[in-house]
Amino acid sequence: MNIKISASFSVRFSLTILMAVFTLSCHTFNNPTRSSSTDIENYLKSKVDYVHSINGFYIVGSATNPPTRDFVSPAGTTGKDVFEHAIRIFSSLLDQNNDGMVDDDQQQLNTYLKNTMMFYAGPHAESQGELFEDDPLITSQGIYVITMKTDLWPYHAEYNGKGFYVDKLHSSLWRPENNFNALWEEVFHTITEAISRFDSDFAFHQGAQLRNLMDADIAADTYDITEQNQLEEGNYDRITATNEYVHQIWAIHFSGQSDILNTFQTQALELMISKGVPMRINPNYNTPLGQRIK
Ligand SMILES: [Ca+2]
Repeated sequence: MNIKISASFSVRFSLTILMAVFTLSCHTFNNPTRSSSTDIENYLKSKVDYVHSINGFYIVGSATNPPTRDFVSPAGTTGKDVFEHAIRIFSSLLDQNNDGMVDDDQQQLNTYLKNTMMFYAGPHAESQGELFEDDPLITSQGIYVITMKTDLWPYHAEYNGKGFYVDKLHSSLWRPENNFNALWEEVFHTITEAISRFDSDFAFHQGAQLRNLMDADIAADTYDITEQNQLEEGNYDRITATNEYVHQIWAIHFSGQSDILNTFQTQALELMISKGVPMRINPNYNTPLGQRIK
């Protein structure tokens, strides 16, 4: 059975989720002069409500609670809930064997997260003065902030990455149904964005092995990005699309349905696994790595 979601939800969800990685990969690095970690930490403490560090990789959050309107967050969800959940998901991805320490083969990932990425969970609306991802002091450090926009995107704490049905992956707009938690996706995008910075095969630009697979999938007419590109008025580029493609394939594999992937998608999955991309999130992970700063 192919479970259909309502048209209104579909459109709203598409319009909101498609912005998820709209700015992914758009950063250029201009050999910034790095401030000391103490400076950055003090700045973050002055700027946001919650700060956590996993070996210098900062996860920050807003105490502003997400709205409880349909399809965003259930009533009672707090900004702190989302922030703390983000820490647990990052920790689980870096600690695939659940021993409370970053895995040896994820140390490089942790280093690149520290040096190139930051994660923010909070409202995105500029009117609330909470727009954080374009903060000039942060971006001038060569840090790319990926945001879980809690005022726009669905957050369902109980989502466990399983229990949905998919018959084929044919569109960049596809997402798991049934109370999806966009926090999983944004955290995973942060991970793959960091990996793309140290692995030229697992990269999103034209000619990279991973990108070639998505391009071939599109050329074969078995995967579509035109619908999303129209929704974004021509601004949906293939670099962003590649990172979304990777997440979709990861999510389908995680749900136990990788047999529905086509030949290109299966090769992308095999590449992902061979590159050591963390393939599991433990929904019950409860030993957060790193230190709470604020
Ligand atoms: Ca470990």
